[in-house]
Amino acid sequence: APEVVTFGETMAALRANSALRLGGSLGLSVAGAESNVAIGLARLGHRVRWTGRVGADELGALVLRTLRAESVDTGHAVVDDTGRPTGLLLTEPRTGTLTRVSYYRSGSAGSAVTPSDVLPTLTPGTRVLHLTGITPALSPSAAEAALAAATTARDSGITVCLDVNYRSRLWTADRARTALRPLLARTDLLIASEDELPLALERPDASESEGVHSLLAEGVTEVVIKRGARGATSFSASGTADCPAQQVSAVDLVGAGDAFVAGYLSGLLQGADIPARLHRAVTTAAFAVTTRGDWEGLPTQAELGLFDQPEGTTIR
Ligand code: KDG
Repeated sequence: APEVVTFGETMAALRANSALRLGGSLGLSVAGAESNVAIGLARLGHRVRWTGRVGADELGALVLRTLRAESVDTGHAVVDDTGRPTGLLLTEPRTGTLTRVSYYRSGSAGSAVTPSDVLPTLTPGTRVLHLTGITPALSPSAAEAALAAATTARDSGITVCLDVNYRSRLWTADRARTALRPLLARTDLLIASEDELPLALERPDASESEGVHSLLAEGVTEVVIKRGARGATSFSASGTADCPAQQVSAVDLVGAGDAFVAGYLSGLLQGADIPARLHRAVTTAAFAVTTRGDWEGLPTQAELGLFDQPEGTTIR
């Protein structure tokens, strides 16, 4: 049985090497915040299930084949037989590490996920349910699925992890806040970047410290704030813990947050204390930002120590 269950929309990803309008060749892979986390956890040796809907098309087959190849359990994934396609995203590098994403996902199979697709996936033995704030942005049924799963998990003693993952191309900040607040009432571990925290708060103008403490008072057990190249901070009843980021040269920031979550949850599942979880999270995030693609560069357990090697090391 899986230790971690997650669901969301995983799409085909087409990656350009230069501005899309110039044409040229594209690389084909898959992307989705929740499946990125699932792959990260599987690489670290955890049993993890991803579910969601894909189209009855070649790109849906690519999504499922890729996840299976990464040892992610896709046994509950649904192939939509009503003609909805697998969603698509295109990424183009613009300047330095700034990447522009275009989505082709409205009306996709992934957006049609329902509560009855996901509730049966929370089988006995599940320790963590991981959700992101992308899913409730996709459709009313996807929002219901996220809320129903969080409610069931919370009632069954499964730790609910929510990554805010705000996508301004999908909805407004106001709509996001309205949808996220009921999810937060069922969340144990909240993960947000500094700029996303206001979306989780009843009073968005509160300071970080006020905001975090109001969440802890509302019943969230732990709030982890990601600060990019400045590391991350955990706030919980046991206090505050800061962890610096690994000092690396980033080439592609997309997927860093998901890698961070995978590292953090891996530490949690292995019983590590909060400083050790944060250290693993900043390390998996460093793998993501120093390699291209959302998940391709994520480490195995044996590779976690590679950043301790001196710069320029060749392993042979
Ligand atoms: O976190 C990376 C994701 O943004 C990417 O994999 C695509 O899920 C995705 C999304 O909705 O943006």
